[in-house]
Amino acid sequence: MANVLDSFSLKGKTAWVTGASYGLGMAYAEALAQAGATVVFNSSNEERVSKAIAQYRALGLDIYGAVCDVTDENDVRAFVSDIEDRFGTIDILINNAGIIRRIPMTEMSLEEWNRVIDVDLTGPFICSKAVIPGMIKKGGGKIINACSMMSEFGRETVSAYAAAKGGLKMLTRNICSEYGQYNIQCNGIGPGYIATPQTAPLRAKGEDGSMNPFDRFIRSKTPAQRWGHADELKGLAVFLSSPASDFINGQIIYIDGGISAYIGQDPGNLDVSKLQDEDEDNSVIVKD
Ligand code: NAP
Ligand code: GCO
Repeated sequence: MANVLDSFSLKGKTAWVTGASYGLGMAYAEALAQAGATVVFNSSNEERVSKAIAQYRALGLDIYGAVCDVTDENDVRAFVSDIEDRFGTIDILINNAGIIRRIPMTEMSLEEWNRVIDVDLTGPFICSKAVIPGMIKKGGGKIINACSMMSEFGRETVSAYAAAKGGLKMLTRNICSEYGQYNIQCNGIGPGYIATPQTAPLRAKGEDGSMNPFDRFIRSKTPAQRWGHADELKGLAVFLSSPASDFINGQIIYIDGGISAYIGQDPGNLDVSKLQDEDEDNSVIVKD
């Protein structure tokens, strides 16, 4: 009888993680490589791609990276064609690349709105569209989309991001619906609040060392009373990339310390003395 752990192996698979020059993407890339996949990544910036390649190498991981803006369909087509020439069909795509702009909606320019939608929603469309034909030809594949608490909830100043992440939830379900017949599974990872460069401004202490009010707010809304760490998302990324999840499709799996199940407590009641201090995940290259 086969050992159940074999179903979590990614040996012989080629995986593409978009936006893995730092942050959660770097954790996903590390995890899939450790699970046996040949991993490739992209980001929009040459210097950060090079820095990340060196960081992966220092971890003993030979991960290929190149500049590719997920919003540029020609860029993406060229990247995918190069990867297919070098490593064969892309079996696993993690649509991780994403940005956020925290601006009150009525003050947000159309350009700022469009950029967030382009990266966070159109980018996954472009990248998925580029890899699905190869997956169909090969007999199947895995697409994992970086959803969010904002796929379910709104909050002030993140209108474009929430609209994109809500749309990404439905794109996930639609790829499942349209391509499940070709043995392609498309699911979403829904992180809660995780310590990365993207959320660093929300945790930054005041000049007097005081706790960021948003930090206190998130901890009061999270049963774990802490922010997540990128490493804590590695297992779910491997699971959704592996044969172990072949009968899971169209699902958004939330990995959020319980925030989506909890009405929260009065931030004023939080016993700050008991709280874990957050530091950036050490596999992150903090953006210059
Ligand atoms: P991050 O620290 O800002 O990292 C974003 C990554 O995306 C970087 O590698 C960045 O690289 C890349 N990127 C940005 N624009 C790109 C583009 N146009 N083309 C290619 N790559 C691009 O964000 P994160 O916190 O790791 O989050 C990763 C994903 O998870 C995002 O989609 C985010 O919305 C989602 N998420 C995060 C959290 C959280 O709490 N952190 C929670 C839920 C969901 P360059 O700057 O070098 O291009
Ligand atoms: C924000 C945060 C969130 C997180 C994440 C939560 O400004 O509220 O950046 O959007 O990044 O998406 O799941």
